[in-house]
Amino acid sequence: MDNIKRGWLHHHNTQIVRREIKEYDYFFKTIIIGDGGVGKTAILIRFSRKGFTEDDLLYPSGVPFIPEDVEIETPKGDSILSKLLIWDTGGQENFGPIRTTWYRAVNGALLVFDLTMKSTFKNLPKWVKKLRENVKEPLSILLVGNKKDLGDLRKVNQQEAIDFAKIINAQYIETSAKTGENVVDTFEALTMVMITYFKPEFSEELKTFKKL
Ligand SMILES: Nc1nc2c(ncn2[C@@H]2O[C@H](COP(=O)(O)OP(=O)(O)O)[C@@H](O)[C@H]2O)c(=O)[nH]1
Ligand SMILES: [Mg+2]
Repeated sequence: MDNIKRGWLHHHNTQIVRREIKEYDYFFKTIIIGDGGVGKTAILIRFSRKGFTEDDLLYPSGVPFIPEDVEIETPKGDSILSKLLIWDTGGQENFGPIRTTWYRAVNGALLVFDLTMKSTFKNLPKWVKKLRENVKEPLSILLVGNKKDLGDLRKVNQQEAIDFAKIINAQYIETSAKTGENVVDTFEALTMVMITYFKPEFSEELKTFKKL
């Protein structure tokens, strides 16, 4: 008993805790918005479980908040660890007022449309308006054209999407939740943009980041 000194125990425990709990550089609240059916839930499920079946999509509001770690390796070799709490806004696909205060503190949004359905692209300004009216924090937006795998059915060309992204000061990326193409990149890109807001010196690195 004598040799178990309080100080030592305390110190020892602290060290164990430090080793087990990840230390995050950033915590970001993020949302996925866009018309119903564009693939918001599919993108999120693909990202969090690295795959999805049609059955998963039947319960889009089952787990509305998904926590995910995103680790960014900078070109200089540094590693930045962020925790994203991602809200799948399924079932709230209208442009009316928002009843939750959660929106206010959102840092980043994936604004998703369906490359094969023009109306989902035409509705984007309404989504942007809804975001800007409700989000109180500085907001990073990544524009996402989903269902890239359905190449033949494409109704929105890349240039018009890029042009719209410029207008809303967002980066643009095309994804397929079905094949997984660019899904991880989408979350990494949004994280990069959010980090850049807090760390302006990061913008040079952002320019060199993969497909952006
Ligand atoms: N071909 C294809 N289908 C997709 C893709 N993403 C989603 N879907 C399908 O589109 C439908 C709507 O997807 P869902 O994630 O529920 O859309 P949400 O309403 O925006 O959440 C589902 O039948 C999905 O399987 C994709 O990238 N490619
Ligand atoms: Mg959904």
